[in-house]
Parts: sequence; C-alpha cells; structure tokens
Amino acid sequence: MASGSVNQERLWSRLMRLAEIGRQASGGVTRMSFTREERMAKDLVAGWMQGTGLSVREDAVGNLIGRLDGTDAHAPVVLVGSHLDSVPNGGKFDGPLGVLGALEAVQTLRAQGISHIHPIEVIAFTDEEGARFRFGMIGSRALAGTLTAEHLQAQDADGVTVAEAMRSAGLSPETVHKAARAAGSVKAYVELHIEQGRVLEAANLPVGIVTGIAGPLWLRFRILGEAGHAGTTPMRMRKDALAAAAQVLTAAETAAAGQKRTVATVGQLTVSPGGVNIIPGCAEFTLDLRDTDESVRDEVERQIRHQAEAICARRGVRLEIQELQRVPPVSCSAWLQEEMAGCAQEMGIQTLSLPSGAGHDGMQLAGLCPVGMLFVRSKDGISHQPEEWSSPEDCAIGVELLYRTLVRVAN
Ligand code: HGY
Ligand code: MN
Ligand code: MN
Repeated sequence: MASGSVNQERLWSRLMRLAEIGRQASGGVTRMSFTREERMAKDLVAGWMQGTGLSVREDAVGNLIGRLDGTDAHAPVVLVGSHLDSVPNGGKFDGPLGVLGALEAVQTLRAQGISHIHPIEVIAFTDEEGARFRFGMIGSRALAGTLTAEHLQAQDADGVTVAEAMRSAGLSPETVHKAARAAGSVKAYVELHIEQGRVLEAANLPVGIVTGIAGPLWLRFRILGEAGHAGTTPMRMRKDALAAAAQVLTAAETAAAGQKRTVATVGQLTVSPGGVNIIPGCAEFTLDLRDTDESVRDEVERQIRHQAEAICARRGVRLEIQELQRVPPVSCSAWLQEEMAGCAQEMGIQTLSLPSGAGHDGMQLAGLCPVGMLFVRSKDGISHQPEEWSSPEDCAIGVELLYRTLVRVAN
C-alpha cells in the first residue's frame, strides 16, 4: 500500500513553504541557529502546530515543542521530530522532513481519533548541524542535560559566543539546565530523516530502518610556519604552512580510505596572510572523521595525529590540534526497529536496515531513552546542497510508517 492515511499534499506544501525561509539564489537554504531565518521558521511551524491543536512552547535552549496529551498525562513522553537549522546553502529536506513529518503524523493520529496513553511531543531541536559554532546538537544536548558552560563559550566566525547568540534570540543561557529531561521521563525518541546516501536508491526502496548512527569527531588543525616572499625564498628554506597542511590532509584521506567504513572530510580551510606572492605562514583546517565503530574511528584518529606530527616536524612548522566535538556512535533500539518493521509489514512495503553515516540528535538522547530512526530515499544520495531531493510519494510513505510507529510506541 502507498501512503495510506497521511495527507501527502499538506506535507509537501509545508515542506516547500518552509524552504522559502533562508532560500538562496542557488535554490539552496541557509538557516543558521539563533538567526532571523531560524526565528521565522520556528514561528511558521509553531503556527502549524497550534493549528493542529498542540500546546506549543519553546524550552530554555530554544527547542520548539508541540505537545499532544495522551490519556495518562503523567506517562513518559514520546518525542518525535528533527531540526529546522541547515548547513550553508543546504537542502530543503534535511531536518524539516522530520519536523513536518512528525507534525503530519500527529495531525493524522488526531484526525483518525486514535487514542494513546503517552503524551507525544513534536520537537524541532536547536542547532543540530553545528554549522555556526563548529559543534552540533545544541538543543538535544541540553535536553539530555549534557550541554556545558564550555559549549556556551564556543564562538562563531564573527567571534559571537553561543551564549551571546542565545541572548540575541531572547534566550537566557544561564537557564539552559531547565531544558534537561529527568531520567525516565522520555519513553522513546523517533526521527524521520532523509538517508543522505545511495543505499535505498540502489535497492529501489522508498524507506529504511536505521540500525545505528556513526559518531562524528571534529578536529581543528592549525599549522604555523613562516610567511615569506614567494620570489626570493628558495624552496629548501621555506616553512610553508599550506604545503604542510596539504600533506596532512592527504594523509588523513589515505588513513580513512584504508578502512571499510571510515570517512574523513576537510570541509574548511583558511590560509594567511593569503597574498598571491606570500608563502603561507598559517594554515587552519577542520577534519570531520566518522565511523559506526568507535574503536576504528579512534585508531584512524591516532594514525592521522601521528603522521601530522611527523610531517610538521620534518618541515619545521608548528602543529596545534583542537578537538571541536567527539560524539560516540550509537546503536538504535532493537525494540523500535522491530516496531517499525512490524508497521512496514502492515503497510505491505519492503524496507531494509542500514546504518546512518550522518549524525543526528538521537545520538545525544541515547543515554536518556531508546532511539529509533527511519530514512526516506534520497535522489542520487545528494544532501547538504541545493539538489537535495526526495519524492512526495517517498516522503508520504515515510510519514505513514512514522505515524503507525507512533501509534504503537505511544500506547
Ligand atoms: O553532519 C551531519 O552528519 C549532520 O548532517 N548534522
Ligand atoms: Mn539532519
Ligand atoms: Mn545535515
């Protein structure tokens, strides 16, 4: 059967309407945390939540929450959602499909008059991507009670701290501890997300059930050499910071490629002083290193650190490595995976089980409650850029599966 009870047109028109907020000339979306665009996105979604009869609030860290009480208001809550922030020039679906899909699932549950014991909260987490402050999942960390004072001091490219950005958004950073949920207060967290890879497309399947989430380790490398005249400095006398960085990032690529599933990405690189005729005195770059197996990821990290030190020693340049975030991989709940598989069988659709290479808020909640994720097929596996796309039909099938999972988990 196809999408069954959910309203595919309503879901799609909301997705496209939300994508207008932060829209770039490229057709991509830029919606950074604690900005005007994020505020507009939350106001739009809050209006849809209210229209669905949910009680709407924002917690101390800015997570947007729409609550539907169950027959037992004191029963542990079922959380379902994703995020509204994006990467720079990102896609329309990464995050919004999970938030609007959760709203559509709850709206369907209400329309069908389905009774449920546990309260359900549709949630849009603050700053999942980490695009602004170079560490992510701020809202889910706060909900799990693991957001620290140090996190609040992280700075964006303009030197604005998380705390300052929160204040400018009308929040009080000194109260973020109030966003934390008590142990036992959350029954489960379920998220619908685009796959952002090619596995479902290759299997010609619309949806998948996530088995685990790879853990992102983000490091910042800073290499300090000596700026100098490009014309008068012989090659053997140089301390070229960028040439050293080039060797280090190639070593990182080789170390990751030597493993089965490890991935390494240098997404940001800055060079100074940055003159055409000046030997770079300083090169700074980020490394995003991931694997679903933490021991493998950490072994690759050790190799890269060792090689970076050797390269920089040979070249007589200084190396500084700062850890930006270290998130352990998590396994998704076997119970939730079984419920999801049972719902797929009810729907008469075939699914497959697959790990997530991308990080998600559920990683922060795994210590608080069972976590489950569903994936919707991504066209050509593209994500984090304007061409990111999933079909209306696949999105609706994903939301139908989410809706049926919610009916089971909330009872
Ligand atoms: O970076 C990630 O894996 C996710 O998109 N935040
Ligand atoms: Mn995402
Ligand atoms: Mn993303």
